[in-house]
Amino acid sequence: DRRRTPHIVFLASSGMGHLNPFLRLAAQLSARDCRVSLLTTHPTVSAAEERHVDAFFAAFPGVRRLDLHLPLLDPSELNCADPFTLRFESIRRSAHLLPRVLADASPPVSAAIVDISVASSYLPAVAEMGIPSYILFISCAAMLALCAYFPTYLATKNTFGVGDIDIPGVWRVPKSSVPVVLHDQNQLFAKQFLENGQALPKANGILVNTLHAWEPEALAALNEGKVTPDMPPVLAIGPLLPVPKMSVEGESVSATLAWLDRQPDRSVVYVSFGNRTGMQAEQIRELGIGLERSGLRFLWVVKSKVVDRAEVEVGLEELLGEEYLAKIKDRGMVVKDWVEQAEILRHRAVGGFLSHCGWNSVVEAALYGVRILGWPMGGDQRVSAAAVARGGLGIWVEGWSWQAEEPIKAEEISERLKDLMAAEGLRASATTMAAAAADVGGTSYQELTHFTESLTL
Ligand code: BUP
Repeated sequence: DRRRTPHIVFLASSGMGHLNPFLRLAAQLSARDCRVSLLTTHPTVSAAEERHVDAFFAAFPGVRRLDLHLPLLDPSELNCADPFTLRFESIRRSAHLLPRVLADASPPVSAAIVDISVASSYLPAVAEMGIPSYILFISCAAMLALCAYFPTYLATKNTFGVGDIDIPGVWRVPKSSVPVVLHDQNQLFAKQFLENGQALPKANGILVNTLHAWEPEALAALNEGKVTPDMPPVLAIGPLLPVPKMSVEGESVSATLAWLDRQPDRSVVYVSFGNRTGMQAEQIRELGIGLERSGLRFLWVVKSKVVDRAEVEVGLEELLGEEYLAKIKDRGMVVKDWVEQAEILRHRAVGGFLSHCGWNSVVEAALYGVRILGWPMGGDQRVSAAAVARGGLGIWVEGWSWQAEEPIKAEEISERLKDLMAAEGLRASATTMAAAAADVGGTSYQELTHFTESLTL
């Protein structure tokens, strides 16, 4: 039966930035008449992940739920304090459990879609079961190019430590934009990144949440073999659309959206730096003053802890002062809990986004025509911020860093925010490109169609 319905198993990893694209693609493929199973690992690092996994299965009863319960690793043994990197490691070490989990999957599995963070052990395990494997790369194509080129870079350089990395056919990533954790080869994340990069050729293909119009050079260089000669096909399938009709317990949706309903069109700057990173208290205060001085309306998500389950928490009053909160209350809303970001970015009142440039955040903003002022910190965020500027999705100030000894001053923040809100031209192009790509017949839709059709043959 050549036209059988493909059965696709998603092997997700850890962190909301990894989980969201998996849920979105799983939803999209199940709407395209694929059978879908989703494997998630437990316990999750953040409470947000647990809530979203549960909400997803409630909204998509047709998707088969597969759970993997994993032991927690000892951070001191691995010389790593980051809970997400530790989680990647324990998932990487769980590949031997896959045959048992997938053994009685019915109908037989047509393809497995694996998270990049666990590719080095999951791809060979899946291949051994005779199942074609694909990677869902959750960051931008430029970052995929860095991941693919990194093993060659390390093999050919003759100095100790990492410098500027000139990715063939893409661009030169300055040392300051290479993720800090890659500068030291003894770091657990650096080891994972290298091994996952080496494993890329084992995949049958790589799906990336981007589009040709945003990242033409990186996608072309990857597919033409310029970055590394043994690259499998790279399919640009973005923008992945947020999953509709998921109601997640405990979200402060109504308060923020109700506030946005009272603001004029395109007048509000949304400010968020993701879940993972707490900004230094002094920088938070400086940013607060900058927002106030800009005279703009703003919705600001303040995070003061690394993981939402952490016990030590500083209240907004303590961080910003009651006086400040009273002063801005007519123009600004400050929240510290989880918000439904995609709904916020879709709201007509939001016109700009001061963002850490987590790639999902970038894609969500571009999808709804919200221009970005990038303030990246670590990880892939400086590479993503460069992709934002190159792709016409927003602007970034390269000199702004969270590692700086002195905080970025309020005056400078306020000036850049005003520039952002005045840059009306950025908006139209990003949305038009995203809409065209995701529409039936658009480039991303076609790439996803080729992918699903290839599985039915
Ligand atoms: Br915070 C937050 N609500 O309150 P990225 C995030 N998100 O919906 P990365 C919310 O989480 P880090 C919130 O829309 C995006 O889909 C957001 O992924 C959503 O960040 C996702 O933007 C976060 O790729 O960093 O790089 O994973 O883990 O720090 O958020």
